Amino acid sequence: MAHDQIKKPRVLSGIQPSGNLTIGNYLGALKQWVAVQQEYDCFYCVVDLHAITMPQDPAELRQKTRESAAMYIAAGIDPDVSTIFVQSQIPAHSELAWMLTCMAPLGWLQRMTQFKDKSAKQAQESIGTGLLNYPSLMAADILLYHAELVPVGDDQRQHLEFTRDLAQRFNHLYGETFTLPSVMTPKAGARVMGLDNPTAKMSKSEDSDNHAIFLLDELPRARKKIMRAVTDSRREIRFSSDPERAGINNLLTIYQAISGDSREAIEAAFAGKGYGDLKRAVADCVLGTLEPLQTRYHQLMNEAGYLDAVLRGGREKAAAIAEDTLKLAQERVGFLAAT
Ligand code: ATP
Ligand code: LTN
Repeated sequence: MAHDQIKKPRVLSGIQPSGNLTIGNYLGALKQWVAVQQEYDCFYCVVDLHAITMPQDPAELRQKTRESAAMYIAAGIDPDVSTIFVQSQIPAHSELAWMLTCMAPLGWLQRMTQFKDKSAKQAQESIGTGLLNYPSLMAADILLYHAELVPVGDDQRQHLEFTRDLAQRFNHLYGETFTLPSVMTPKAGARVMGLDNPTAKMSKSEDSDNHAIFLLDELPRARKKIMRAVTDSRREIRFSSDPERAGINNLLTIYQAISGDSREAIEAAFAGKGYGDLKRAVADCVLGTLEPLQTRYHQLMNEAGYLDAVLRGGREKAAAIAEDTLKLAQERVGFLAAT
């Protein structure tokens, strides 16, 4: 077999279009997506079905869906190499999610940290059950493509374990159907914390002013947020797991994720320097990442029809694979095929 005919193992991942993408989404997810795209057959989706597990404005959701897809490309995903698509445009995701929902134990779902965190912020009566079923839909996304590797941030590890357990359960009940996926998280940047509150994960749907660096933040604004980041009253610039030092640790981690330098080299470089020096250095490297990304983003958003063509092509390619897997799962479960 010629080299380029050897099948590459598959990767699948997604981000919710539930707001503007942050530097957390970039360092935890997008940067890894770009890194694996030559070696794997990659599928990257905009998970709008997941976004509606929390309330969304319809016009805004549509807009954020396009913007997220454009951001994947601006961050370095090459649509000629990887497949970019919108989750809701492929009904197989919802259909397999239903089958998986029916075999997902309630106890497993109730144990998910993301569910516990997000439901704790709402009145019991107003929590949509989609928030509880969220991991079954995520499992469907992954299993439909027989993905072997799923690059995500640290907060998604538990959902990946759930996906493996559910796939095993299905395979046990109905015979070998799904591939068990492995999680992939980055060495640095798997959990970027809020700049205003370094004990909470940086999140795109948190609406306090200095919480997140958005990938489309104007550069002076991004710099200002970093200069205002919460730190502590000590002076030492060291990596630390002490919650009191979470602010400095977060800045150092962002610096490590972008520079690629070792922890030792970074600590040595900042020995004897002040927090202001560290913040300036972090701001410089963050801005160095944002600037080219923003230029590409604006270019491709201005290119009429380009993004739609990418999403159309992505949908076709993804749908063919997803439909085959769905059909197999339906047969295994015992659904009567339409004639
Ligand atoms: P929301 O606030 O709407 O729940 P989010 O910002 O947490 O969203 P998701 O869409 O849930 O983002 O996550 C997309 C990807 O980005 C996932 O792989 C997730 O692990 C990663 N990610 C999100 N936030 C961070 C973060 N602070 N640090 C590292 N990775 C992150
Ligand atoms: N739950 C993920 C988003 C997501 C995802 C996926 C990630 C939905 N489906 C499939 C990897 C693979 C999150 O980041 N909140």
